Amino acid sequence: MAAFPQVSKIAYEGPKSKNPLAFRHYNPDELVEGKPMKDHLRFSVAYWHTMRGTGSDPFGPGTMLRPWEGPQDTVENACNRVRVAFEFMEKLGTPFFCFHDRDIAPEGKTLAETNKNLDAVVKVVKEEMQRTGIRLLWGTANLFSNPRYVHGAATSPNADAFAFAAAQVKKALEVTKELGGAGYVFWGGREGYQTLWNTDMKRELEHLARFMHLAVDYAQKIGFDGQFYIEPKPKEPTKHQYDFDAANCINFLRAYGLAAHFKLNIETNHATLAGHDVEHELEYAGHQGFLGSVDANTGDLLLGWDTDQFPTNVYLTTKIMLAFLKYGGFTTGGVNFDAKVRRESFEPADLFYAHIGGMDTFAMGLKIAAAIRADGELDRMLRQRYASWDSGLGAEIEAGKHDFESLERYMLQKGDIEPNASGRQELFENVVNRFIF
Ligand code: XLS
Ligand code: NI
Ligand code: NI
Repeated sequence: MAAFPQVSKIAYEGPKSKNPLAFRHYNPDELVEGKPMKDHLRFSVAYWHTMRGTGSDPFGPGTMLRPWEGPQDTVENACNRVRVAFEFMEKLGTPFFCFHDRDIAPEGKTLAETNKNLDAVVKVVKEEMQRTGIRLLWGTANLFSNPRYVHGAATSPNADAFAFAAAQVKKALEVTKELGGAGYVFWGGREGYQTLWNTDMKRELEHLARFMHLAVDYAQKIGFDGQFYIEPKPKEPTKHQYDFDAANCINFLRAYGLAAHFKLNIETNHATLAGHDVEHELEYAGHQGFLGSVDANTGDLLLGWDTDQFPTNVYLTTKIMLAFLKYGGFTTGGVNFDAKVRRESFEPADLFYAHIGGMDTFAMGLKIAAAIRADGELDRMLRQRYASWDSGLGAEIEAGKHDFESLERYMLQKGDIEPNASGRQELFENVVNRFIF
């Protein structure tokens, strides 16, 4: 029985459409910069929010109406939910999904039983993937919900927690490989701390690095060739998460010899929590060669929490797509909606509205970003600002032809610098607005 009998496949109807169950901008096969939109965007549904989000908050229980859910989360219920998920994604037209091991299958009493449950559900996932052609963008393991991870997983002071996490990631890698996943994500979960009084930071970071090396080794051993990612987040649940932001993660990867094996999965709301704009994170990862994938959502500046709202701001998606177009687009990554409908949006139809809105906003961002690039004015203005580096002294410095002594000689002779030019921030912003309105 269909879970969404009222909804048929969401179609592109163009910008004038008022049909709430249609795309106004996302037209999968439309070419942008010579490539179909669907390949630029590589949309993915996050199983944990869309299929497992209950709408609970610290002040009250879940509110979501999910008629397909049984009274208990048995393996049978989990398998049935997989079919619902694929019906949803098929109708929506997202080519990818992402999941944690614990999203898709219930935990058993022992690790062995849990793995058995997972295998049973993965079998159905695989069938549904084959039936629909929907692929796995990345897999991951939930190393933060179970109370055994109260002090962290790889960074726990309890070596057994490290071992359990290792066993869990081993299995998650096997499953991700089995499903042909294009990647595997590590989000830090509870890898961080609340107070340094009870924390040996150096040791914890060394353990985290050891854990990542073990994962890389095992992936090689089983022939999993998907891309590994770290997903930076500065806080929540711990006060100091170790994977703070892009720059911090890149330093960690380089310091511990992991740089060749990882890229970053950048999430808008995490950038906000780190006190950055997401474009800062993307640009930093991009020029350092670590740009991998995106967890698409947005926070609320009035709430200090990872609220994971669906992105509806065209400026935001324009900036994200400008960054990806600049660095050559997604290869293994994609736009994964790590976003949840509000507690008040409890009907199944809201899942469609939310994703349609997010997909359309990204499609608009892509088209606007491509138009900005085709026009070239913004880029010309940016290059003009650095013109002093294109010839003469600037070019000589960049070419390594100067030292402090030669620069002193130059300035002593010249007396003072060429007058500075205006930064023209407002004009830059006006130029961007030409493409948005
Ligand atoms: C939490 C993270 C999480 C990861 C996957 O804030 O965004 O959802 O994306 O573990
Ligand atoms: Ni995320
Ligand atoms: Ni998040």
